[in-house]
Amino acid sequence: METVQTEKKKKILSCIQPSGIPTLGNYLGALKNWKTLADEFDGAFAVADLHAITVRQDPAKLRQQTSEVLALLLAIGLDPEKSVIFVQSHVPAHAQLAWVLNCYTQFGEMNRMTQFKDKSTSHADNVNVGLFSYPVLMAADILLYQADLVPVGADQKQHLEIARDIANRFNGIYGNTFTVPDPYIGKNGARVMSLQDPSKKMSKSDPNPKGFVSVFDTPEVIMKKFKSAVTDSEACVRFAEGKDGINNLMGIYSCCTGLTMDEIANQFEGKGYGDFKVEVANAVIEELRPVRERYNQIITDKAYLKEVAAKGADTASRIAGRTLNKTMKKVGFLMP
Ligand code: AQP
Repeated sequence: METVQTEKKKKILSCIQPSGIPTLGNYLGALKNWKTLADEFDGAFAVADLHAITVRQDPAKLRQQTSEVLALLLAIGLDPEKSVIFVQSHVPAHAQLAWVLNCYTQFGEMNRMTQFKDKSTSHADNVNVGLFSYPVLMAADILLYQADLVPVGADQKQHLEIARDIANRFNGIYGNTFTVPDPYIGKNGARVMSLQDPSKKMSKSDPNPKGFVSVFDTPEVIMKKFKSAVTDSEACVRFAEGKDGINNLMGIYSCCTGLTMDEIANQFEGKGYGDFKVEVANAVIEELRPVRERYNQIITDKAYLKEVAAKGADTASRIAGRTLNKTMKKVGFLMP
């Protein structure tokens, strides 16, 4: 008799904060790859609203943005029948495990986190404890789902290291409890910079809307934003040190077209920045068009969104609950 061997898929977890309208940076750097990851791996994808409140949020806007980001996850092609798609605060185990893990994390480890240093400078009026312990909540997110892999950009590497350290420490004391996650480095690790200050990454919470392109911007707005993008005075499309603005536009164009930097430089040889900016804008408009069109349909179907969120919360709670229970028993809590 023939035996069929099925290989178990690796588990992957990815989150996005509903701290604003997702940008072209979120899309090219993360979301664009999620559909492929969902096909290849056993995927869990969360709207990380607990993380978003480390920076002050307007309650009505946070609620709206959470629905919008959930709709966006569906618009990029994630299938709730195949992947776990959920809102982080719908699964209380995240906050519960984060508390436990706080007690297995050293103050000195957290104090080295560069994102905390950056964010406490940019939000100097609200340097809260949540902002400081953000990486512990992120560790809880990952470890609850026993994720083998976590897609990380350069800015999240340090946080994944902490998650690994916490998992190893806990496993060392109590025996094997958590899968120690590995970073998943995607093929195109695009890092998109602000259109107004190309030394800073493009961020959805940038107070200057000209700095970022949102995934929901209309073609007219996208064109306008690229036309006002900061460049340099050389008027030559080439990738080189000191040309941050042009390098960024070339990177964006490369992600949308698949062309290499040399091919792009050849295509625009002898042409000015005006022509180049228009072509980059057109490429971005076409890249985002199908996502925006699908999103516009999904966001109006409130009942469907509610159903997806409820199903996701249910499945995620079941998976996360197993890990939380195991952890609580090991720590010595009297179980109900
Ligand atoms: N500019 C970027 N280029 C490439 N990738 C990016 N990501 C974010 N900005 C860029 C990636 O998007 C995923 C989701 O990000 P997030 O929402 O969880 O947090 P973030 O990195 O803090 O994103 P923002 O837009 O900068 O949000 P705010 O302004 O609220 O801090 C992550 O995989 C991230 O690497």
